[in-house]
Amino acid sequence: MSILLLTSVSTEEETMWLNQLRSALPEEDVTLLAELNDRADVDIAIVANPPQEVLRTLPKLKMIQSLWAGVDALLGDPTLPENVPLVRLIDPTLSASMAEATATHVLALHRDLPRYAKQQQRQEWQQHELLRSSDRTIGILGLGEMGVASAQQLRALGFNVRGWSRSLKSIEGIKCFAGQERLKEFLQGLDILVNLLPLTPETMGILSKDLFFQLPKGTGLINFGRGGHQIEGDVVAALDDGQLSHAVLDVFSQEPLPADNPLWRHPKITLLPHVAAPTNQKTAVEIVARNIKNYRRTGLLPKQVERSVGY
Ligand code: NDP
Ligand code: OXD
Repeated sequence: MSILLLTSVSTEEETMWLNQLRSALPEEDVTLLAELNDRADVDIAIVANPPQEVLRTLPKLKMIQSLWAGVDALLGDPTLPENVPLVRLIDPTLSASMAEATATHVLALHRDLPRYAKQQQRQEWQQHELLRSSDRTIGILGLGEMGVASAQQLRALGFNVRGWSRSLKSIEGIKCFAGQERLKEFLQGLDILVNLLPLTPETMGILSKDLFFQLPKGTGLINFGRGGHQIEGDVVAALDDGQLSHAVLDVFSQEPLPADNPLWRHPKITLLPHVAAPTNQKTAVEIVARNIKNYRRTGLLPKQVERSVGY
């Protein structure tokens, strides 16, 4: 059987993936669509934003392995075959990278860096009160691979940390909340809100004016989840009237963000080009190769995406 690598990344990047996968799986036939003789030979597809229509033409497909952690785009593809198990990338290196990004930007807001940057432009020497990290409460939406690593990192920096998830968790040092009915309580008293949810029908548009008005005035927002979580107009309105003090946005409904999008120029937005936690090719290949070798040896598939809930 063959393994098909199916992506819409640049040819150069795809070739790097192909070469690394081939050397990590020397006993396998890892191939690109253009080199494939018979689609019935493929039983595993390794995908990164794959073109639509192809996966459903592979009659013997047994597993789709994503090279990304978030599978919202894949699940949004109406041509995705229904009954083929879908496995997303779960990589401790990715979680550590996300925890680092979360800590970086929480510390930047905690230390008032956007405000001092503006003062520098005006050559204005003015000191503001410095709070202790233990005087701040940070809330994390989503307590999965990314959320837990980030929560623990923030805790280690001395912040009070809360987390919100669908099912209730118990994590040392983190105050956990679960479900829609505890969301309001979770949001009350936060200084900074970090979004690390997957994009699903339930979480789409969660970063809206309704949610912002449940936060204390002047809360900082960090969105590292997906662009579909934020209602852009509501974010801008909340920044303009001071309900939000500053927003760090890494993800957008349309990526790359078009040059004429006003978010680029908003003085209270730090804008990043989807770089919070990029897939690390080396560790991702190791994990994917391990998943495939294990599947070949035991017939067991890795943990699968629950399609009915969307993550
Ligand atoms: P996980 O699936 O491990 O965790 C998802 C978390 O969200 C879980 O705690 C889950 O709750 C919670 N959740 C899901 N739906 C709801 C809901 N309706 N209400 C409350 N909580 C909910 O995902 P990861 O942590 O691995 O990744 C999260 C997202 O981060 C990805 O889907 C992707 O969009 C984004 N990401 C962004 C990157 C970037 O560079 N910007 C890089 C990598 C990922 P429960 O635990 O109860 O199931
Ligand atoms: C991912 C991402 O989902 O890079 O892996 O956003």
